[in-house]
Amino acid sequence: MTTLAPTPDDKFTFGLWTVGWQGRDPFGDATRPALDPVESVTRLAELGAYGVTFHDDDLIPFGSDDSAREGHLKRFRQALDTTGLKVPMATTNLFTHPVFKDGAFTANDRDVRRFALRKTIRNIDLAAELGATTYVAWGGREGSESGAAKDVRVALDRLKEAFDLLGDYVQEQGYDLRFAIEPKPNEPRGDILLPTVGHALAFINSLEHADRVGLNPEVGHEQMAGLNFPHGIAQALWHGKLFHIDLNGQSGIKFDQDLRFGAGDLRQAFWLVDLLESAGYQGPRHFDFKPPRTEDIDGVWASAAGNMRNYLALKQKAAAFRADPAVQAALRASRLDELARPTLAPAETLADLLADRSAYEDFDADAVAGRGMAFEQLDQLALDHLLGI
Ligand code: XLS
Ligand code: MN
Ligand code: MN
Repeated sequence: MTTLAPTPDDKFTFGLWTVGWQGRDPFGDATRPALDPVESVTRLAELGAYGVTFHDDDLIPFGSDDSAREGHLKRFRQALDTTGLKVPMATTNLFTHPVFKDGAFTANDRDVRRFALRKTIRNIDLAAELGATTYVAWGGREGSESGAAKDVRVALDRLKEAFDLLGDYVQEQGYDLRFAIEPKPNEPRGDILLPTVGHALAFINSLEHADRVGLNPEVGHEQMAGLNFPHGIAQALWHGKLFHIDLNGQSGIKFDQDLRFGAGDLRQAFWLVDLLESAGYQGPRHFDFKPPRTEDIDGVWASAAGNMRNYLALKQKAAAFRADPAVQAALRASRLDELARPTLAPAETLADLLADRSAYEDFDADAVAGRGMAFEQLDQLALDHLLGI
């Protein structure tokens, strides 16, 4: 077995808010002290990560004056220089401060919307300066708990207005920066706008700068809605919209668990890695997880390392699965090669199809229905590889 030790070439990145999570949840106080971003950068570099990402407030506490802001940034820049860690992505915290209790870009209160745009633009400038090429937008508070409280059609007008303005700004500044919308069905709002990959893909089509806007899907968020994450990612890739990805683990339809990657639904994790690697996804492998609040600081770094180890292990398993001659034969038995063939032959027309008696009049549906698909044999081979049998 080759090494499972990550290197920067693996493009593993972590949010400062992930390892920095203090374990505060709706029922309990923090279980760990605050983590200095400089320590996070140093430790993540030692573990073999490629980069770090941040919300504005992860780096510069909300309300900091200009000189405090400069102090935080100076120390962070120094840590990046020393370690060589990159900042491929940044995002805005539009959810923690009580001012965002009814949302940011879609808050009913117009003053809040104007403040949210200014806060975002300020951090976009910093993101561009640090070399980020992706700007994530997770609308955690854009939603409602009750029916009449939010006119969803009008709120979507405001959301479009925000993305159109932010796109104008990035274009005017000449930044090499694209937006990645992160869908989530609920939590913290009862219902969040753009709840799934599919909703967000449709919304992007209506934007003025649609080319500049794609997705940052998160494993657990789709699974909270009972959806198949690899299927959602495959469709995002098909649309050319997989700009970024949040990797983590989730066990079914419940609260947002943010387990380390590989925990939770291991089979979906396997198919996800198989997909990302075989599709040639070039972006960062970004972990948005939370080391459980049971862990002390050693447990935090063990949990962080586990994400990368599990990704690399699954990458090896997926490559071995694809290279196995028995799997290739099973794929043919399941007619995957046939799925790749267009339904009409080259140069065949719709008129030809309508004239083809074998396609309909003489088609023996019962005989064709009797052909087995051999999917179970194929899936057992996958499980054998995953289990190392
Ligand atoms: C929360 C989201 C959040 C985004 C960034 O559920 O995952 O962490 O990734 O704001
Ligand atoms: Mn999550
Ligand atoms: Mn996320």
